[in-house]
Amino acid sequence: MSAQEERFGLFIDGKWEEPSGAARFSTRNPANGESLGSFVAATPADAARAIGAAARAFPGWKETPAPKRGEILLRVGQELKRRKEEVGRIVTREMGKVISEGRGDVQEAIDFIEYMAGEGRRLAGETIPSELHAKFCLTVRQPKGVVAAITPWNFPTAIPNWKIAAALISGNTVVFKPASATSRCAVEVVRTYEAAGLPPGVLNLVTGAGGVVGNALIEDPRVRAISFTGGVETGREVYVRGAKALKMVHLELGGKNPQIVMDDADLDLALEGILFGAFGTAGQRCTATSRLILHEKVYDEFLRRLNERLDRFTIGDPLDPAVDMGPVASADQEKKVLGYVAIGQAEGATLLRGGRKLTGGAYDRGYFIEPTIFATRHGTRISTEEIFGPILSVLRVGSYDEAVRVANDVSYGLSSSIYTRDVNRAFRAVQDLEAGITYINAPTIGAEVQLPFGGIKNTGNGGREAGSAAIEEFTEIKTVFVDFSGHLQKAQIDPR
Ligand code: UN1
Repeated sequence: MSAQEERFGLFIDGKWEEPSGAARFSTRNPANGESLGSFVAATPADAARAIGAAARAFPGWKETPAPKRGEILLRVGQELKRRKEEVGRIVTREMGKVISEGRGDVQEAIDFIEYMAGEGRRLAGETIPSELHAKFCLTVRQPKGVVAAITPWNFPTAIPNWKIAAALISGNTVVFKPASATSRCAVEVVRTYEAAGLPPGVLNLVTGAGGVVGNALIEDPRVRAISFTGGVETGREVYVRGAKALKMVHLELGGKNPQIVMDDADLDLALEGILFGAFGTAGQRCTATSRLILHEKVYDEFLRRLNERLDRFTIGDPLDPAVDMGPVASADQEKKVLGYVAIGQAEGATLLRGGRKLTGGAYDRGYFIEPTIFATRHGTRISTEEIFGPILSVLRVGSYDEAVRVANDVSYGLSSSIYTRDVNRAFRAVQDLEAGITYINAPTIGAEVQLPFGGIKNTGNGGREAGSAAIEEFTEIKTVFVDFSGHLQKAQIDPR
């Protein structure tokens, strides 16, 4: 830890604190190694204190009328708007996505917070007729209690807010455990809630290793629900541990998202789509396009144009607005991505371009990898396993049916896309593609916060985030029967 490095603590019960003698870790800019700060490697005891604070704050927060909770969220949104440029730059420096996307990450957080603030005046239940006289039946939504938000590094302000804002508007209190690599972004997220006047204990931050803090959160009986976004292996572990304690576990995991380009597609449009979908965020989105499924009639022409565009693609300092793609997020990511280049070559895929780590000059200080394209047959590891980096597999197909078969034949099902001018085929694809999200004539990335987000198969366990689905994630339904007949009525038993 260098002398000038900024130090950050845990946020528990409305106070920033530094447990004495705590172990610490730093986060670094993946483009140049600069430090973004030093953070506390929390212990299970720290996690327990955060849970205790959240549990104590819960009754008061639950009693706070939802529209009042919404007013606080609106202030959080205003605060984040005011700080958008500053926080966007921190996102870019800590995670490596280009600055337009750093700002976009923060904008997605703002959009969702504002949307959830409005939800404070809805939180709707249902009214349903009774089979008996003078009896009223309805449902109301109630918070679950203390919830744990365990979040990834790739959307370090948006995804935490998807969870935190939805949990808070529903009346829960939260312990937030961010990916270690983006702890500084997590601090900035929490600061916006602090500045908006959120009562102490309602939102708590514990930084540190998943294996220590995450597990402590999952196993503590006071935590009633866990919302996790991350890799499939960790997700499975979270699910199993949570299941043992019969907790609600919400999982958002990986993807192997296809973009299909049919022979009647607008090729220029499809080209813009694949560039954004495959190489935006250096391919490090759950929704990134990692498979390009090309109809044989446009295969050569499309790849020629794609190559031409990538010749002009710039890779470099993500803070430079002229740069198209920044580094991958960490040394681990770099190792994983380069490992998949080697796997692709070993399994006989044709490396059409890229595949190397960029070196020389400023590149030597960061984790820069060329945009990489493999031509491969369906079924190879590179075309079926999630890579989470700038590697695109191209698959050649002869028909719509084959395209759908290939698209669906993977273990994930998050996002999907088809480019075609045939309206009938487009609607068929909506029915046929096995994914939680389908885009017509648009790339696999770019979900909007007011719509449900999530996937099928190994992408999750059936839940959805964002949109009104977010409220379902964080509330229990209470069914209420009000009998105003003045005498005992017996459902199913009284004569009809
Ligand atoms: C993710 O990669 O986990 O649709 C989330 C998108 C973004 C969200 C991605 N709005 O790409």
